[in-house]
Amino acid sequence: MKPTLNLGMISKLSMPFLFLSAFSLNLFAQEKQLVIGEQPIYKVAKTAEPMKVDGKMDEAAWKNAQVVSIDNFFRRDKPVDKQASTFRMMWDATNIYLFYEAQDTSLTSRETAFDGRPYLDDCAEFFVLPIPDSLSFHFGFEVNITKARYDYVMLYRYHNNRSFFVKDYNPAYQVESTYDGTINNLTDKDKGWTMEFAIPLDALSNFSGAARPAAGVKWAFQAVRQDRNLVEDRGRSTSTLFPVYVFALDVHQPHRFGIMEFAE
Ligand SMILES: [Ca+2]
Ligand SMILES: [Ca+2]
Ligand SMILES: [Ca+2]
Repeated sequence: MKPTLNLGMISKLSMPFLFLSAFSLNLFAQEKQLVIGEQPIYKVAKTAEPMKVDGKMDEAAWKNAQVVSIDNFFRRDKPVDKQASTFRMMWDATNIYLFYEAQDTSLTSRETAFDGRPYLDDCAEFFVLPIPDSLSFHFGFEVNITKARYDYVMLYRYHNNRSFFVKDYNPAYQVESTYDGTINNLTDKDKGWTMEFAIPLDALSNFSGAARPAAGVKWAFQAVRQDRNLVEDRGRSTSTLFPVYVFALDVHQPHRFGIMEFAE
């Protein structure tokens, strides 16, 4: 919830008090823990169908997946960068499956190195913590549309308010993308891209206290879309599934994650 001041109260309050109130409300927004019931719950449908990770929604099972928009824009340099994208997720006994679908008039992807910086390109990101709470840690997966992967364990504000990414976390997972257009070519207008993931549950729930997926089990997560539209990396836009509010703290704030609930 965004901090708001009751306008009826303002005339009765001194300016220093107002300043302090705004300051403490801002701190409240930064430090507040994830609260179950505050964020919408994403219900993760179970698939009985074998999933082919090819960036295409040919599986009938995808029709059962809840469709949500990644439409909380974190940074937007100009209106043209507010491009639509959707997110879907399913699970079975071995994997969770993700599907990103993005409209994009300017496909941009330059990073080719493993564990490099795909987040500076058109990129899908998934942050997950296999408990329904906000710890200062999460698993992260970031893949650009030409499939350069960056995967890590993120330690949020680990030391001196600095976050740390443990890049040596290299789980085996499948990801495929498709795109309609030309990459890194500013002379034409592109249509968009898709990305499909299968992430093994063993890569996520193998730590003490994690709950294996079953009907009713809840985990915390965030889905992010990076949209880069100029090859020299000026204009850019980031959108999140769950609102971040305090933009200066970046998209990794664990207490701004939402909840997924596994359904049978
Ligand atoms: Ca597929
Ligand atoms: Ca890695
Ligand atoms: Ca783009």
